[in-house]
Amino acid sequence: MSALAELYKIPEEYLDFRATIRQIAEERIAPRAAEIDEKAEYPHDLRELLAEHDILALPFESEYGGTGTGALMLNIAIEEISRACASTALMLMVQELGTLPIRLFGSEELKQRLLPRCATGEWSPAFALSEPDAGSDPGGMLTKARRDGEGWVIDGTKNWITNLGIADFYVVFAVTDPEAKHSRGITAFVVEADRPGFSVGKLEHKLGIRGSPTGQPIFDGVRVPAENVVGEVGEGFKVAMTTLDHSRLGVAAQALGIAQGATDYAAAYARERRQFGRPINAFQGIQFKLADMETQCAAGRELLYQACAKVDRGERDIGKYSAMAKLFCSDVAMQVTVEAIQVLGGYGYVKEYPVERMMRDAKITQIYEGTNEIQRLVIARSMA
Ligand code: COS
Repeated sequence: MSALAELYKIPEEYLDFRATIRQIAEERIAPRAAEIDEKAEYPHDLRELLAEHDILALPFESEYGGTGTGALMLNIAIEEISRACASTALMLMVQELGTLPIRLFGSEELKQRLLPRCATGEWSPAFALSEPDAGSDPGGMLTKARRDGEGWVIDGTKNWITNLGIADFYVVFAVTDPEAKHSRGITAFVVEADRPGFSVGKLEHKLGIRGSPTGQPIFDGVRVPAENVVGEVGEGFKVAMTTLDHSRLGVAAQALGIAQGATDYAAAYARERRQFGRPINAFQGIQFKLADMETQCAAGRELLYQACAKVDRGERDIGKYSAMAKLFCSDVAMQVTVEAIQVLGGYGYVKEYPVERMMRDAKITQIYEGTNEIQRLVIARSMA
């Protein structure tokens, strides 16, 4: 086989891994998805399931108790779990998002203290960057941290934070030097959920991903020691941006999984559903929809895997590719889930069938970890 043909072949171990995760997702996760959505309940049982199978260890290097298997395997898992239940996949995604600042920039002491307990699934993190008035422009944040003896005191309110009330610790971004010319004078801190002054504020009622709590963590004079600073003081904006460059791959994988789940469901439905004396997949109007849905998923997967391979090769400049994968896959997820509802007709519009949930879950992938307009900005800047 030519080197190029070899390059474009997914190795057997990845295919086997995909099959294993798919089996767990179909047998154990999919049957719970409708109930999780209906009750808006955090699925503690499925978190235990993911932990038991070492799935929550996928984001981590082996020296910190992780599988050490890299970005592609992690994102295949996110994709397969999202195909069954996007809320459950978010538990794995946030395990990565909330620990990436520590993995990429944290001290050895912070890594040893926090990562192994996240790899086992005992602890779960949160990433607290956005605020009520600072979403696409996190540099405009109001949360502040001031030095207090050897440590720091943090004051502010964050917004849209995944895992609110569940997380054992929050990676919080705060302005430490309001006069700074560069990098916005922001610093990243680890704040454990049991520190005095921390509280759980408003929780949101959401369109989708209802099994994952989202809301406002409040930091009211929270004291943290100097050891809880992640990376260098004043370098927090770069910590956040580099983290998002990596974690956006997870959003792409989640979106792709939702899209593939909707495509597979619509294709199976169209084989069974009969109208005018024939299965509806005998009609070209349906065939063309299914063909476009499948093609969009396949194209998204190529882009995502290409981006994951760059991370696994150790390439540093991955921001453009992760933005492209997130942008493309999330737009595909939205288009494909709307079409899946159309294939099912009236049945697509009711809660007895999963595609309306998939459409509601898909929408956030165009918004969180940077709106798709921000992704276009990141891509365009890389071309300038
Ligand atoms: N990696 C490392 N450093 C980066 C970076 C990246 N991807 N992007 C920017 N930086 C650095 C810059 O080099 C610059 O450093 P200096 O000041 O030392 O020169 C600094 O960060 C500020 O960069 P810039 O001026 O480009 O920042 P902007 O405020 O213009 O923001 C965007 C750039 C729009 C890309 C950024 O604000 C963004 O990603 N917004 C979306 C945020 C988001 O995804 N929110 C969701 C939160 S999680 S649900």
